[in-house]
Amino acid sequence: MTAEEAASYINNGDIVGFGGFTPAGCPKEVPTAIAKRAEALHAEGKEFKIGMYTGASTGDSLDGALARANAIAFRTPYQSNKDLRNALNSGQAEYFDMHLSHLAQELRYGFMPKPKFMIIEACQVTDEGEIVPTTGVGNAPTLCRLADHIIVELNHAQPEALRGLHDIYEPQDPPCREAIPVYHVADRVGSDCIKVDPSKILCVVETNRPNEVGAFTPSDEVTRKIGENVATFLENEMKAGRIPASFLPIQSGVGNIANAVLGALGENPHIPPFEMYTEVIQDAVIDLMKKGDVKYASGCSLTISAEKMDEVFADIDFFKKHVVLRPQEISNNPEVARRLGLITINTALEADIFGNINSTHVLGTKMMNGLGGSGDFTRNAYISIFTTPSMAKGGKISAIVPYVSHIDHSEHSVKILITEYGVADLRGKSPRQRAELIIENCVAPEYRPLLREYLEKAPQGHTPLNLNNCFAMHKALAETGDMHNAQF
Ligand code: 0RQ
Repeated sequence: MTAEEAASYINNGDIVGFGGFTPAGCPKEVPTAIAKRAEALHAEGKEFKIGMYTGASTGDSLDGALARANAIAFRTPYQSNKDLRNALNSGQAEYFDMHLSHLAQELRYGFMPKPKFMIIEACQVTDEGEIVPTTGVGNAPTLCRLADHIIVELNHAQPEALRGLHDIYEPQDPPCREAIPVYHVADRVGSDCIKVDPSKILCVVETNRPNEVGAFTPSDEVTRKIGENVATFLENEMKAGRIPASFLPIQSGVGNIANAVLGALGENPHIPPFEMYTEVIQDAVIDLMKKGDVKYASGCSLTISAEKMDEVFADIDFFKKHVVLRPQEISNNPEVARRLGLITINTALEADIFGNINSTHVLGTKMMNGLGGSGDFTRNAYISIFTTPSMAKGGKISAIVPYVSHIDHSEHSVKILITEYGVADLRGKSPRQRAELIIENCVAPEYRPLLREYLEKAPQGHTPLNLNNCFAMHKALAETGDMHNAQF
């Protein structure tokens, strides 16, 4: 079918699942056609909005196009698109921010309505109902199983040789769930494709559209210093015997900071070649793998630039021996994370002097992206690390504040905080000790006097939280545009 014919089956109020994870492996043609259908129906004065389940963020031809067409009733579990962000912050679309490992099981448990349609990008589909996803798996196995109808976008820009990269496994639900048999990063426990009832495949739409993964900005002085601080911290942990000499698998978040951190780990001569059990496999991992610094990577998507993708396609047999793509229920699984002993490295939007982390909300109200997989990993890590530049918006914002305006990760889950200025090791420290350490080691020097003043004037008690002024820096930002103007 054409994308337009496929889109014509989808009606106002339908719930649609989408394959892929980040822009990697997301369908493109049919979502664009659904957005056009929405615009045409709106022009006739008719209502058209759909509910959307995805893996994580998607490409602009999916989230961007549908948000601009005002075609989204609700959306979960993660996004990072500018137009969608505006839609959900203005109340145009409802959004549920969820731990990424949770969505598949919550759909199976019946906590949310099942999807009627599933749209999946594939590099191969057979008459027997075998669907081979492309570079991102996301929640595709569960969404395919639960949906009434499946629309396959067969993307010829993605080689059929990708078959063999994936490991598709869906756990049983309680009370029948057994251990997920992933005991080592490279263990394969499922099948190389998603198997569906072929009668559910409504149509195949062919395309040649490339992935929409953007290029990374090169590291700057701040991100490079953060990366070096992470690498030196881990080197010292290894020397102290708290990380085994053979090292432990790394989980690393997404974005420019995460990319710089991985680069720094690769450059540190004392850190041995390591494995990754992570969610998103980024450009830096491909470079490190080619040099032998990363031995194996298990993830949910290959979120890599077009240039890196060409390198992978050119040497696909090598990468199939060193990479596995799993559903996010497994790549982010708490049971597996704790068993393997992951060193987790994620980025905070804002941290407080006690070690609570805000990953999602600007000034406690505006959603940035979502917590993604950061909670799946942080809570179950061997060592959980958060990184952040000490300041944002040219210094008008201190990323470290007396109390975060929204909590995604509590002080109990956060072990290490790292900025370009240094490392705060929060293990075994009381709230007051944490506050002193974070101010000395992580806060930008120009904000240290303000935070010291806050701490000196805070009441005694186990946690020195002053209810009258713990948001004074946020208030100063909202009212004057600069946190430096806070008064305690
Ligand atoms: O905005 O570009 O307009 O200036 O936030 O900040 O420093 O470029 O860092 O791109 O790594 O994003 C937490 C959002 C960081 C991301 C977050 C502004 C800043 C800039 C981006 P501008 P940076 P990053 C697994 C892990 C949650 C999900 C997660 C994220 C913009 O890492 O979404 O961890 N994490 N997933 O200026 C107001 C502050 C700010 C601020 C920064 N305190 N107040 N604005 N900014 N600090 C992967 C997945 O789940 C897929």
